[in-house]
Amino acid sequence: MLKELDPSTTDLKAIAAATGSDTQAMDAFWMPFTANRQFKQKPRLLGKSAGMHYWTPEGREILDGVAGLWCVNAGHGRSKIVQAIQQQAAEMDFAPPFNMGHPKAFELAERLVQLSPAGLNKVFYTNSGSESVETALKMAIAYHRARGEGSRTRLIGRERGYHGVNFGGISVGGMVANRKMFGSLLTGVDHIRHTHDPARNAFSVGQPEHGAELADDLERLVALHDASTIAAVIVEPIAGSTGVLVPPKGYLERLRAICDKHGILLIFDEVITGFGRTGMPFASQRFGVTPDLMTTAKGLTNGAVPMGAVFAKQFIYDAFMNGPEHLIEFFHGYTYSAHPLACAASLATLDTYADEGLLTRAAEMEAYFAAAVHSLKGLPNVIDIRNCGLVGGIELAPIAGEIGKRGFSVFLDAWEHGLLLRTTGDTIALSPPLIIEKKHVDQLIGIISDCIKRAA
Ligand code: PXG
Repeated sequence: MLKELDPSTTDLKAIAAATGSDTQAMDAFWMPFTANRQFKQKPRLLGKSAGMHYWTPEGREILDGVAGLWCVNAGHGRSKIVQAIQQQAAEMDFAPPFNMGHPKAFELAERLVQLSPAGLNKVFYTNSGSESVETALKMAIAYHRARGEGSRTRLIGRERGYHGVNFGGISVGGMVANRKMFGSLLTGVDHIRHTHDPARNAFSVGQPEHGAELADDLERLVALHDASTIAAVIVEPIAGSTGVLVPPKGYLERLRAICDKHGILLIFDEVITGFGRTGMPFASQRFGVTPDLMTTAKGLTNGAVPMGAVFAKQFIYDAFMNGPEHLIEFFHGYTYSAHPLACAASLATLDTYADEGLLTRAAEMEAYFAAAVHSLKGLPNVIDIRNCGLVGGIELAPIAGEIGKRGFSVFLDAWEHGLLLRTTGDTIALSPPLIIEKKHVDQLIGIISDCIKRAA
């Protein structure tokens, strides 16, 4: 029905009639990370999902190029997950997580540590990636204090990092738009430089060759602040939200070594890279570098129920387990930590991943996907292409003086042509469900190719 509208119309009543939505009903919802006025002038509504696709309320099919928002790794509407949620809602809706437990919370943690990188054998539940990040940062600071090194309070992030939207996360994060409006943030935070280096690494297939030495920037901060003030370093193994930045060969290894040398905890934020995205259950395993703490969310429940989890090494947990046994060891947690619906959804998600080999499927698809994404080289304004597992980034040259406009126009054009993708600035980000078939890859790349040409 949208097609019957003049695309340039700003007549809200006409749009409402065409989309079947009531514009007054759209006024109240202040949408997150959305250009609200643009959206409400020309809404993009989703009504249904299954497998690799969404459908709009009027029935237009949309190929999902981003697994919802990097989370629906097993594809949409998976029956085991749907049934598990339905059954759990009927059986027990809620269980208080403080001083009480329910069996699925323990079962899930056991299942998760079987998948996790070596030694990350404790699981703390949250409800989102942002909460996982806050939890891990607090664990890091409290860990040092618990073992008598209370001076280690400083948190180190990285430029171009994204760690959710809460105060800790935006403080260690490195995206100016997410930080500049919100005051002084956390004190005692610093940043190492980012790894994006198109001059040396443009169009790298997989991990770029150059840039391992960028990890040495941590030594600069140690020299400036002294290691005795630094609690932890947090990085995404692959930066997602700032445009798919794959770590240079040797970089994560070097960061790990510097952390070890100085007694600094290493936190990997695997909210995007976790649960099969890079061809292994976690990017840590793919890159062969194990952090001390690992934050996750998204693919943990296939996006079906909000849930996050922080994985910690035994020695971190042990540092808290002293003092009188009747006292709480870690004053932190959420009403909805280990929510029964989320635990049920996650158990069924892990079953679905296991049944279909999805946590390693990205490795099987990687070569085909990489060739397809890199085939866009040479199209107008394509200045870099990056990939790893089933993640792709296609960077377009910005329109002079209007950063992000070309990217957003590709996003809108793709939507009109039946493809959901993400753009961040002028970079197109792809992270399709891990069930993707070659024919979907071809379709996806075909649509993007046409959109890039039209955006020239
Ligand atoms: N850490 C990382 C690495 C993330 O990518 C979060 C934390 C926060 O998760 P929650 O569940 O609080 O949103 C994220 C979230 C995008 C995009 O397309 C990515 C995210 C969220 C919104 C958009 O770049 N990742």
